[in-house]
Amino acid sequence: MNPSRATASPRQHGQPRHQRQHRLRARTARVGLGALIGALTAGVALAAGEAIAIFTGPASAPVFAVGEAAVNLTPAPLKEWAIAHFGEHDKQLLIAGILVLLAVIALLAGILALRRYPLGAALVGLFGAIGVAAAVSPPDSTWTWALPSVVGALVAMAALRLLVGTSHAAATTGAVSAIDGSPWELSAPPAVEPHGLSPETAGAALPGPAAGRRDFLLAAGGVAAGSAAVGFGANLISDRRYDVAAERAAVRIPRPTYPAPPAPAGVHPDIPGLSPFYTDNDVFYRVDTDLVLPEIDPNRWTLRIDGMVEHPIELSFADLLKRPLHEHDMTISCVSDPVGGPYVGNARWIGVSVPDLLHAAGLQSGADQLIARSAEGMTIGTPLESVLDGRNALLAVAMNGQALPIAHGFPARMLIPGFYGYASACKWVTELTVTTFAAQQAYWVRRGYAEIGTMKTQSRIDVPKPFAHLNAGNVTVAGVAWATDRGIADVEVQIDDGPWRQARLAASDGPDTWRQWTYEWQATTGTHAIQVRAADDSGTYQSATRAEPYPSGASGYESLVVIVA
Ligand SMILES: Nc1nc2c(c(=O)[nH]1)N[C@H]1C(S)=C(S)[C@@H](COP(=O)(O)O)O[C@H]1N2
Ligand SMILES: [Mo]
Repeated sequence: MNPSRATASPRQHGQPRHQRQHRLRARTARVGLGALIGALTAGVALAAGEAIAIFTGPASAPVFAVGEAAVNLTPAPLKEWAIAHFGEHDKQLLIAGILVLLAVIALLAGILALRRYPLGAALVGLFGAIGVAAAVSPPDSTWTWALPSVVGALVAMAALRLLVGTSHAAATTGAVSAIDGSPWELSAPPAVEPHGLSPETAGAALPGPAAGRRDFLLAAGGVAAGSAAVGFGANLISDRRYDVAAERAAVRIPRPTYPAPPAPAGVHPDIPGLSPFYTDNDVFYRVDTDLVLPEIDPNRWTLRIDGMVEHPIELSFADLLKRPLHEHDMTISCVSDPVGGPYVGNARWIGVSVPDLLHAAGLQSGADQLIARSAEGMTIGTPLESVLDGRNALLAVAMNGQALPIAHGFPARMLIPGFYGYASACKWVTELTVTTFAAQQAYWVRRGYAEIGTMKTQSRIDVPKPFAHLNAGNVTVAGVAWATDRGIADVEVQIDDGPWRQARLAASDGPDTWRQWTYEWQATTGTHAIQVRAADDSGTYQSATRAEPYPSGASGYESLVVIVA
């Protein structure tokens, strides 16, 4: 239908057309003004929150607090979906989502506040309450974590009042209708006293609505500039104050008492595209629930060993480094790693033997679980029997020749071969509790993951890539296979529906690291599927049955298609 005909229809209230258009423009402008006020208010809230978080810690800042709470409330299948689709960017996505939600609510608050200030303020208060609830929910939080959200909301309410007030003042300062469709035009009567210049003085200085508008623009500009400056500055200060890069750089890891021999010469066949044997720290996969990385000063860090022990002990970082240090190569992988996925890496670690530590505290009988707890309250449980059975269970302090990177658990993390990371590899660990599975459920177990997170035997094809275009003739297929603690005894490759053929295994660096493999394939023209499977040291092949990562790790063979010409 022709819109101008529609507006011209005599059935529509009988108003003259120009008047209706005029009202529409005014309403649009008002919504725009409300949205602007709302956006500015949200900026104030965030900036004030950041400023208070200088004192209470970055994890208490409203957006991060809400984000962390969202992470903890996310059901496991949704988390797996996010990891599968967004990988390690799932966190940025979450933060972006929260900011968008905040923006929408802020715009609404601004628009409401323009009609009735208390409504808008109530919405701001509600958002502050959500921030408070989120901030005080983590196990390591204190009541002070509520402050950034409380102060953020209060300052935002004040800013909202100022902005709404000056905008109403602008509306009442003279014959506003001089400006056609101006947002001031249809404003409700002022809900609060006009700030700054009274209409009279304003009118004297600058006749008409200009003075009121100038007041509003001054207020809006001031609020915007102020929150940008405070937010930016607070961020800088927080980054400095909570950064332990210098403390980390100062850490000297002593030479290990039990150094590992260099990895055997043949662990890594030199095939372009095959993963390096050791994964560099800066490309090592990272999986954790933290939106703000724990920044732990090793000079203040302590490790408590408690629970079902004869005498609980507490160690400083210096105490820890005085104990015998073991160097050991170990692969870790994540339960969320899909078949063929990236959440697996191999490193050379240095650490203290976990059984040594537990024996120092004296084990009581009857315990069957070791729970490691991190600075931010993560809990990760492992069967005690496995920890004590002679495998290299380490409290690690170094990774590939450096102090642990902050993202990988500085100053200390657990590593226990044979288990997925969620069930063995607690980062930023501050407490080891000897307990039972009956008495205490770890974080991921409460979310439905298997109580005992035994790592499944897995294999991955690194080259060729899926849908690679290859030339007929000799093609090297290569990849990695792992089953830590058990070790890899065999890898086989299948082309299309052909027989399974043995791949060539690279040298072994022990049962706890991945094993690289190659297979020489005489490729013929056409489209072909390549599959791989591995067997652990018991000769058991990985399961062919496809399973999703949740709740006990993915299974199935990696299979990819290539085009040979
Ligand atoms: N404190 C803490 N430790 C943690 C996690 C976590 O979320 N918080 N995630 C675990 C999981 S699920 C895995 S797979 C490994 C990953 O270790 P990485 O990030 O060093 O690769 O850390 C484990 N340790
Ligand atoms: Mo994981």
